[in-house]
Amino acid sequence: MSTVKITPSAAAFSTSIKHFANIQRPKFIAPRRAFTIISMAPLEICVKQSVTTPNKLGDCPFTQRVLLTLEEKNLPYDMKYVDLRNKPEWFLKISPEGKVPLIKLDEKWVPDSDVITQALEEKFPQPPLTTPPEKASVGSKIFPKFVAFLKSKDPSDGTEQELLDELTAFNDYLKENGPFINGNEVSAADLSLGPKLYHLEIALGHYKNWSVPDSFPYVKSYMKSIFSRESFINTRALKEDVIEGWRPKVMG
Ligand SMILES: N[C@@H](CCC(=O)N[C@@H](CS)C(=O)NCC(=O)O)C(=O)O
Repeated sequence: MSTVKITPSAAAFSTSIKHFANIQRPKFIAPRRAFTIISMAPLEICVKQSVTTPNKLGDCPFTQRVLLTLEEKNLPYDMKYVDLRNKPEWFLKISPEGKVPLIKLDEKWVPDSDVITQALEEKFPQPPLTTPPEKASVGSKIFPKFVAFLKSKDPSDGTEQELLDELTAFNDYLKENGPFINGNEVSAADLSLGPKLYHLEIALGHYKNWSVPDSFPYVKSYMKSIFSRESFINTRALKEDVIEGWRPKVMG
């Protein structure tokens, strides 16, 4: 089993201080909290292993969503790479469904990124990442529309237009409410959507020579800003893995 331990970096530490400073909490809280976090045992998380490069993280957007949550909350974690094409016995024992992400919380293995991110929010509420319920599904139709367009072999079947319609709605939303889904601060909905937009950009660029049109400036700067966060850079899949990951769906 191949594992890699991640501890919050000095940069993550200073980001947390900045965050506390922004919301004008008394300054002494930040060092106290940072000390607590850094001293905890890393959380164990099973992640998809790269299919192109040994000992690298693979291309699962649900796994990246959970890793982003851990990073944004400055929680240390220990990744266990799982080869999903040849699932090892130890993994199938703890994951009857055979899916990643899977995280150990209070001595129990917990599957599903929805359940995991909710549990992390309850157990580690600082910094808060909850998206208000009325905004939680903003942008959520983009992913299924992207997949339909990517798989489509008929340029006139309307799947591109359906994706463009969702991007129009999201661009309008960000113009009024952005720069993030919940306004000025990143929240759980962004951490779910960001990895999916990353897949969209790479897969549509590669397989359809398609990119998000310039007529969506708010979506474009949203993507740029999410993709350049330290948490995102630390947890993103390799471009080659994203391309390989979608190949069977495109060819199928
Ligand atoms: N609803 C799950 C979906 C997780 C999922 O579909 N994971 C994929 C990898 S991205 C997986 O493990 N598939 C099992 C397989 O490929 O055998 C979540 O949000 O965590």
